[in-house]
This record gives sequence, structure tokens and C-alpha cells, in this order.
Amino acid sequence: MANKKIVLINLPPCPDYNYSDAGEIFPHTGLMLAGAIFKQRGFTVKMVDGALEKNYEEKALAAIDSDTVLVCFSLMTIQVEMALQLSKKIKEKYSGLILWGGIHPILFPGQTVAHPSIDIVVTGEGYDSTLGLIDHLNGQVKLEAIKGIGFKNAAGEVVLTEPAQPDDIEKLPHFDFSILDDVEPYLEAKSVFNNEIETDNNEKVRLMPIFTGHGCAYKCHFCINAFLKRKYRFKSAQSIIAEVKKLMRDYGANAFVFLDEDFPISKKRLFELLDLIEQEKLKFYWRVWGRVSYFNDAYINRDVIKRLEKNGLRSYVMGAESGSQKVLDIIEKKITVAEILNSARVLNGTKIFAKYSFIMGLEGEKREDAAATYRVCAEMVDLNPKVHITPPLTFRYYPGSPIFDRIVNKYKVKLPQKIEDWQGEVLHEGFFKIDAMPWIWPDFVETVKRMNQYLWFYYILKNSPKFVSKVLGRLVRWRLNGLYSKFPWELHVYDLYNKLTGKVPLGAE
Ligand code: B12
Repeated sequence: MANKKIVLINLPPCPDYNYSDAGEIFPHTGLMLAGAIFKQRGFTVKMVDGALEKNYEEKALAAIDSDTVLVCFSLMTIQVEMALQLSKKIKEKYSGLILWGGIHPILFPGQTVAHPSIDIVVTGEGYDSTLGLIDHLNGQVKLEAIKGIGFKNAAGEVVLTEPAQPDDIEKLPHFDFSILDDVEPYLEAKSVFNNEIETDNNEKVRLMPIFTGHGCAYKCHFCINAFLKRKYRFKSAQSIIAEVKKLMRDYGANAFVFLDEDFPISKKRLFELLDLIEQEKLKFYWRVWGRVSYFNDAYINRDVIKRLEKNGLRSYVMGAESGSQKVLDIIEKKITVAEILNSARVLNGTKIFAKYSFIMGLEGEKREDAAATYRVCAEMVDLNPKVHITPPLTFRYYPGSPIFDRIVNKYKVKLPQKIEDWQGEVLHEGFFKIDAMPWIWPDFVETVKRMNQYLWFYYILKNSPKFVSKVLGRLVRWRLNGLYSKFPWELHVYDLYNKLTGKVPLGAE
């Protein structure tokens, strides 16, 4: 064999993926990390990316040849259907190993690897398991000696090996973009809001991701990091700056997304990063994820905001989760509604774009709590008309969380027992639909859908100067405050206007 080859396959984010509407696309984190490790150890690595290319199935099949020793997928639950379909096709022509990594195999390793088209699953964090796989591919160890995987033994029985150690972040390589055929399509900073990264001299944004932190220090009840007990580990400011400089030099990048659940949690690192940017007179733009609670006199105060802005911070993404303090406390988010509103207020008028996500249907949530969420969202738009609020998503229950076991047992929910059953109608917003959520109020799905449209409409009205918009704004605010979704005539009028003017409709039927 000339050179051992590994084919990595990233699937489209969902089965009905609309390529023409695609926003930002970054190369897949799990596959990029594994790819960099394989490449460092002498393998030829080829990435096929279904998030970019519609004909990814043909490309993947064409990439798999007689040199190929391993084909890898990494997937969420919503991608099971596509992964199964392609794995079956690959098995028809290729007798080597097919591996599935990512969140779905981690949640359901046994039933996943039981399928005949899947040979290996990665059951936890990937660094140690990837090194073990390399030894296996080099003929040095058997599969049973590799930590953190599942496979079928000679008798066809599923074997899950002992868990791997959590990744040591300093050992994880930075992404190796040379495993991609072409980096250019990933560099374009397409965003719902074109002005997210405001450049000083109107220069074109060339955006690249850098993996700067793994896991999270908080234990919010709803979060996957808490169930997986992923502790927070982070790369140093020095290592980040070295990578920034490399990517600026090699790819002409001028903006970076720091992939990290909570970048500012280490004050020391944040200030070291700022010191380095200033000392080395570096000019680049960046985005981080962080908590709403850091905007206070003792930490990110007015002076620090100015310093961050001057040194290129352009986007700060926050999980706000709920506008109801009761719900925030139940889920142990450890933030207050006042802090959510304050973060929107202090970022108003700066170049730092404030982005938020919310969740609906959390445990204990009542109709009035949901109304509080939309009321707070509207207040945030009042305080900072440029905020970006992702339409609230429905809470998902993952195995490992106490709430999941309680609900499944109490309501005798029948979970899919085979990997083939994790597709189609059983899914809602990317995970298993659990209808038995006792606190969910009537008309939840319909009301949330409609209120999300009204929230978007409110944002548009607030950013529009016309008098009629101000009047309509009051009406829409009234609807959001009270979850009044009946007779949505304003949405229909707005949609009609959009259709007549050729703009993108709101989606109100
Ligand atoms: C980035 C991200 C995305 C990205 C990319 C997805 C991806 N596959 O990476 C995008 C934007 C596409 C995305 C979309 C969605 N996402 Co998302 N997303 C995330 C997020 C925030 C981070 C994932 C990540 O990069 N983690 C860091 C890496 C290092 O960890 P990792 O992926 O687990 O990889 C490690 C191991 O698993 C292993 N590994 C993984 N792959 C491989 C491969 C090989 C070969 C090997 C050896 C090892 C290995 O090694 C890695 C290093 O330790 C997670 C939440 C989270 N905190 O994890 C949600 C999450 C994965 N998303 C989720 C969901 C539901 C979605 C959506 C379906 C729904 C939605 N609206 O949010 C949408 C898609 C719908 C659509 N219409 O587009 C859920 C998935 C739950 C599930 N059961 O599937 C999560 C867990 C969020 C949550 N808490 O609910 N998402």
C-alpha cells in the first residue's frame, strides 16, 4: 500500500439542508482534530464536506480507494439518517473500517455500533482513542486495547472498551487546514446579519476558527457539557496568538472565531491576550462565546469594553436561556434576568455585536415564564436594536441527565432501540421527541413558532424609522408580552409586502 489514507466525511447539518441559504460554514471541529492527529502521524487525510457540497455522497465514494484504511463520520442525532444511508453505500464497495464519532454515538454507543455498516464508535473525547486507532491501523494493537471505543467482536457481540481520558488540551493539535481541498469557501463570513464583523476600513472579512477551549466549568442542568461531565480546559493566550499569526500569514485571515464555550472565564487569559495584541501591534477581529454576567464593574466594565473593541472583539455570543428568573434558577444557569438586560445595554452603540440564544420548554416552565422570555427579548431589542436573538429552541433531553431518566421512567417513554429508529417523525428539532413533558402548556409548539416570527418582526420594526412601524411596534410588543398569537394579520400584511417587493418572507403561512 503506497500511503495509508483516511477519508473524513462531514454530513450536511440536517437532511433538508438548503445550500443556497447556508450561513457561515466552518470545517467540522471533531473531524478537524482527528484529521490533524492522523496527518501528523503520516496518514494521507481527505475531507469530504457535505455542509459545502451537495454531491458529497459521490465525492466520498470516489475518494475511497484501495489505499483507504479508515472512513470516519462525526454526527449529531439529526444526521443519523444521512450517515446510515452513506455508510451502507460505502460498505457495498469497501471492506475496510467505518467509524462513527460525534455526539450521537457518544449518547448511544451500543445500539449504534450494533449496526452492520458501522465497525467502530468513539464513546467519549477523541484524542486518546485516535492515537489508539493509529496504533491499530499500524498493526500494533487490537481494537480491545483501545480506550473509549465500541466495536463488534468475532462473535458479532458489541464490546465497549473502558472510557478514554479527557483530552489534554495542550496536546490537541491546532486544525490542519491542509487536509481540505480548498480553504477559500470556508473563509467568507456569511452571517444572517452582514454587519456582524464590522471592520475598521471596510476591508473584506476572512474568518477562520481556532479551537481554544474544551468543555465548560458550569453545570447548567440542560447542557450537554454537564451530562458528559466535560471539565473546562483551555489553550493559553500565547498559543492562540501563535496560531492567529500563522493563519494570518498562511491564509490571509483577518478574523477569528474562538471555539470555546466560555472564553472570558479566565480573566488572566483574556487580559494576556489583549496585552499580546497590543505589544505585537496585531490587527485582527474576533468572536467569542461568554456569559452575560461578566459585564460588571469588577470585570468587563466600560474601560475593558473599549479596550476589547479597540483590539478587535466584534462579536460576543451568550446563552441567555430564559427571561424567567424562576426557570434560570431551576436550571442552575447562575445568571439573572437583570444581567441579561445589562449585557444588551452595555454593548449598545459599541462595535461588539451581542448575540443571544434562548431555550423554551425547560423543566418547570409555565406559559407565563415563556411570556417573560419574549418580553425580555423585546426589551433587549429596545435597549440595543442591533442585538441578534436566535429564535428560541425547544429543550432536548439527553441520557445521563437526571431529568431524562425521571421522565422516561415516569411516563414509560419508549426510546428508539436501534440506530435505524433515530430518524424521521421521532425527531423534533434534532433530537428525540418526548411528548410527555408534564409542564408543557397547551399549544406550545404552535405558539413558540408564531412568537418567534413576531420577535423577528419586532426586530425589523425597531430598526425601521417609519411612523407606521412605531405604531405596529407597540402592537407586536403587546403580543410578545402576553403570547397573543391569534389572528396574526400583521405578519400576513408584512409577508405580502415582502412578496410584492421581492424580499425574503417571514414564513407566516
Ligand atoms: C458547533 C455545533 C454545531 C455546528 C456544527 C455541528 C458539529 N457537528 O460539530 C452547527 C452550527 C452545524 C450545528 C448545528 C446544529 N446543532 Co449543534 N452544536 C454545536 C456545538 C455547540 C459544539 C460541537 C463541538 O464542536 N464540540 C466540540 C468538539 C471537540 O466536541 P465533539 O464534537 O464531541 O468531538 C469530540 C468527540 O466527540 C470525538 N469525536 C468527534 N468526532 C470525531 C470523529 C473522529 C474520527 C474521532 C476519532 C473522534 C471524534 O473527539 C472530539 C474531541 O474530543 C454543540 C454543543 C456542545 N457544546 O458540544 C451543539 C450540538 C452538537 N448541536 C446540537 C443540535 C441539536 C444541533 C441542531 C441539529 C439543532 C439546532 N438548531 O441547534 C443544528 C443543525 C440543524 C440545522 N438545521 O442546521 C446538539 C446535538 C444533540 C444530538 N443529540 O444530536 C448539541 C449537542 C447541542 C445541544 N446541547 O443540544 N451545531
